[in-house]
Amino acid sequence: MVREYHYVNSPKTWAGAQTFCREVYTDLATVESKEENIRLLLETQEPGKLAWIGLYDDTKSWMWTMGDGKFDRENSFFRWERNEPNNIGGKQSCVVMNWVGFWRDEICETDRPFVCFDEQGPSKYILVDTFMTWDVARNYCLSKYTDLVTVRNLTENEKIHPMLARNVWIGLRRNFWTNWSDESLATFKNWYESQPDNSGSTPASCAAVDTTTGTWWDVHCDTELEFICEKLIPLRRRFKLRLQSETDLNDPVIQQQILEQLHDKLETDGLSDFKLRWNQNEGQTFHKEPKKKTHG
Ligand SMILES: [Ca+2]
Ligand SMILES: [Ca+2]
Repeated sequence: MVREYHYVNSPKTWAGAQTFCREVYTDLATVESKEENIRLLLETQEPGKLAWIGLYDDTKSWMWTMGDGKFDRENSFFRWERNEPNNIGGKQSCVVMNWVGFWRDEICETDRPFVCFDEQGPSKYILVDTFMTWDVARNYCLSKYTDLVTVRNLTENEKIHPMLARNVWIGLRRNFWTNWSDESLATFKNWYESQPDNSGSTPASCAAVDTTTGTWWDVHCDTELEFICEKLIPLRRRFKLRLQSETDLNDPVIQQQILEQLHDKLETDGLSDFKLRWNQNEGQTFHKEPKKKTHG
């Protein structure tokens, strides 16, 4: 598929822009490489503006480290402090529990004590009073016990917080900026150096491109901005095939058989999601080649 970008100069919220793009084109624009970012910039009509692209920060993407990786968001238990999680500065993606049992998101690089869960032990909850970053704390729990603690309900929450004298890491965290509107994988990023900063500490952040520089900024999703849609167009390629055969290759049955064999071969070679068809020239698909002279 090839991405064709279309600039729309009537400002909408990010969600409004997404609806518009899905109705008129394919989706809000995804940008997966430097080359695509350059092509995107060519479509913008005026410098000095911010225009929505399809990248957004899924602020509800919390995951427990323990378990099968599946996370039931609707029925999951949370015990957030008032006005949390707020992702201050756009850098808070790990969770602490305070001594009365409420949670908040914090920068993962802060050193804190933590609580491990021990499946085998007589006591399931182990308070480790050594200060570590979230990642180091998690590795510690993995090596000595089962994992950082998972808190599945209020009963478990009430068992853990009386052990605490200060804020501790628990096994809850999320990844930033992992989603494109069209569900492409978010690997390429082109943030302006200070971004994303979640200025204003809004829970919902979406990405916009600076139409002068092509760098990206995080902006509150309810802001009304111009935007860029994408249209996905199937890639078309033409190949010439040279076949040696005694049979009449212009027999439609034979042609169909060749096409099916080609399809199977390409699929075995790892190609997926493609269609093959014959092209005609002067009313015929195959043309006899004149005999070539052999040189000695
Ligand atoms: Ca916070
Ligand atoms: Ca920002």
